[in-house]
Amino acid sequence: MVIMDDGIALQAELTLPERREGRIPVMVLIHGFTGYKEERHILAVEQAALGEGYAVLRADMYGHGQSGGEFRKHTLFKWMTNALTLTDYARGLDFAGDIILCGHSQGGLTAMLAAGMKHDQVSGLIALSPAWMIPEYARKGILLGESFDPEHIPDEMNAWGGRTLDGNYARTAQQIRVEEYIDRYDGPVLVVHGDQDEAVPVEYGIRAAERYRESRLKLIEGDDHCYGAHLDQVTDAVGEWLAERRAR
Ligand code: FER
Repeated sequence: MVIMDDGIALQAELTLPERREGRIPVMVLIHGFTGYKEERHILAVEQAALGEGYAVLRADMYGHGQSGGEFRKHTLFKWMTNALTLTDYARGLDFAGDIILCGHSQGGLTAMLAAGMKHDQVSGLIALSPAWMIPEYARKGILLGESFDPEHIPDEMNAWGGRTLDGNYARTAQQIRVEEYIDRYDGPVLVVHGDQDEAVPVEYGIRAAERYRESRLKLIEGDDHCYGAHLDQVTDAVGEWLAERRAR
């Protein structure tokens, strides 16, 4: 399915649980930087949500997967508006009950930002290894393992896998004060983070869980950024948390 966002075609998949009666909760599921909606950990989290009776809307974000836009032109601002559009699409489904936002890494950051903006429309937030150091790092001038002058950002930066990223990515990221978005959202939060994460320091997961008013932190011992070791522990934590939300 295609969801249009201001002229950009976002490729999305809506999957429904086997059994459904009346309104059901809908999870919006967002991949990370250079990721896409069929990644192993994204599909695993989708299965966990379906198993608890949630519908899942997962999408390729701007400049990623099969969606429109160029990778090098993507920014957190564009992902933020994508997330608002996806959330509104989910809210508009005739069977939609509660809306839950879930994202991994840069998608986890995006879900955190969207939850802050839509705190009155979102009933739950799952931040998987949330990359909320990105704005801080952009202000310090260290992104993607390379340093730059944060007051004179280069027009182009090297991203992973021979990709390039427009300097406006860093310029816009510098403007985002994640704490303000965290503080605007007072609903329930699950943070999941591998303690051997090589891309996003586990301290960010810990700090996010500390700052949110109603949160649970699930640290995955010995696991990396994409849960190569213990994906089952991630899906167990997500499924359990979602089941508790439904039971309320
Ligand atoms: C970075 C480290 C991690 C960065 C982005 C990420 C743009 C995002 C990782 C992900 O979404 O998986 O320095 O800079």
